[in-house]
Amino acid sequence: MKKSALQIARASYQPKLPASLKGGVVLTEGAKTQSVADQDDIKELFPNTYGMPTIKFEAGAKKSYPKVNVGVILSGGQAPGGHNVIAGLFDGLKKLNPENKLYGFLGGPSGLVDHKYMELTADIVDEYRNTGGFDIIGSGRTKLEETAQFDKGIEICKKLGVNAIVIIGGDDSNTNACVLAEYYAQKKAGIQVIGCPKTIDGDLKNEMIETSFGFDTACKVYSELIGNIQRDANSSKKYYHFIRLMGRSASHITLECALQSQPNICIVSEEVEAKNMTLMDVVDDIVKVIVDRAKAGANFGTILIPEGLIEFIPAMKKLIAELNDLLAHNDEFNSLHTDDEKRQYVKGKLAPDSREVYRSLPKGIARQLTLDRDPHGNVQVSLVETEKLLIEMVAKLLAAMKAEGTYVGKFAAINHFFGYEGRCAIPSNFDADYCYALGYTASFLISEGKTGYMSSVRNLTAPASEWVAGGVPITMMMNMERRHGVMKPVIQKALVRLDGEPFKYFEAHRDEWADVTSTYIYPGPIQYFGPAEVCDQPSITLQLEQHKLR
Ligand code: FBP
Repeated sequence: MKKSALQIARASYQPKLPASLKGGVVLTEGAKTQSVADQDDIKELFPNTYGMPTIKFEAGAKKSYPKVNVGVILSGGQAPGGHNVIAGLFDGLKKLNPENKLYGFLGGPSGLVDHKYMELTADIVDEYRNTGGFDIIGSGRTKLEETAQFDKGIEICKKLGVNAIVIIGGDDSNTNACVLAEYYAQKKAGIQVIGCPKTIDGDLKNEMIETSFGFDTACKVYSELIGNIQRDANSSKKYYHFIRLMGRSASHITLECALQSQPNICIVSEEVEAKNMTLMDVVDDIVKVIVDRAKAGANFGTILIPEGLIEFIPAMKKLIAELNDLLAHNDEFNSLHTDDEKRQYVKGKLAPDSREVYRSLPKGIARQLTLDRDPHGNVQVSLVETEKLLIEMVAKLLAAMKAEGTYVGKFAAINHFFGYEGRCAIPSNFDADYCYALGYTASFLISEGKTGYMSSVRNLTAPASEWVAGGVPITMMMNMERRHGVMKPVIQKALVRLDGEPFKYFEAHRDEWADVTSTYIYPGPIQYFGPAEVCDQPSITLQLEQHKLR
């Protein structure tokens, strides 16, 4: 297989490990935990895995561990560093007992149910060290929720002698991991389940999980592209670039990219919701900046838009919630053939205020809102072209203002969507190290007999040698939410906190960035080799959250 020069150089990169994991470990237990909300419901649903203590691994004497066979699953959207979780898991397992074996279930959680797997040997794992993507075993979004699926899992684990499954996924996939761990514990199936925090969206975090892997690399890739566009805008001075950024719900990616590149406008969905803004309010805010810049002679700029914006505009949120309930398992809707029939059907079923909102949207956007949900019941916001909707509305308002004589500039816009460009990038040093440590930690959790835990590595703004490895009970992160029209236990999503340091920093600087005198930042490509201050910096979000920004 032909490889690029960087691929060859990166293959030999040895990810850094916390000092505590380099030899033997002592496991220390923290306080007993409880779920973030709805404690009584979660306790009742997870009688075997609720309330367990947090775990920390400290350096200790080497122990011998019994042989284990482990199955690993990559679940949900790709995120840079997934291959290093597998490499860390593999190396950890082999170090703890050379007889240990690792199997990969293929194509996501469905591999477990459909018995599609392969043994991951040293030759295979070596090929994928420090690479982006999930292609070593593939990923998928099948939801594990039926006992029949769990029982199929038991069958294949018995056949392969698998004692533990590691699920590498986001909030929904780790919810699956938690449900599976509980079921196997209740059945005394002898199969442990461990989760790993993955998602570029950055919304799987809490007091024990500082960040999900992939966020760092994806934001660096998008910020490089935004910086390049800003150079272009600053050179030709003729376009407004509307840039939508991935991140299904929370605006963490958009905010981090703004902190890295200083765009003229950045919308944060959580703020839009908190201020109860309408779509027109968002448009007004954008137009105000464009008009002011035009007065000073600048008819160009950059505008960052979070992918999930539409779901945070209160009236749209209500509409989407109604659509979610209406379209869940709706054979009548699914049997309709044309877009027009579907539109009429939906209009007939919505409450009057939602019907009005639905009718006010351009037909294309309204249709995008009724497309298939993902298996977890979420609208596939990556398919909703909010940036085009905003361009259309901004252009209309500016044209009206021009006719009135209140706007003097020229408006030409270009739309962009950055998502898939960054999800499989070669992991930054941070993600390469963090992922390897997460996988390595998972091997200890398994060998120590734990189940229902998420691998956790903390103190991430310090050098990797000082990182703190351990495990967090997944039930600790759960609450009850409405999905597909019914209340379900799920991991609580971490949205951007408006009282958090990253947002406060942005809020303090945004007016300055909107002004024509502001200078953009051009982050450039990810640097792998060179001084640590260039190559090993964690995201600005993490540095601000931990008061470590220099
Ligand atoms: P995960 O939550 O599974 O990590 O996926 C995140 C994400 O990349 C979102 O940012 C995006 O909206 C979605 O996946 C796209 O889904 P798909 O890969 O199915 O197109």
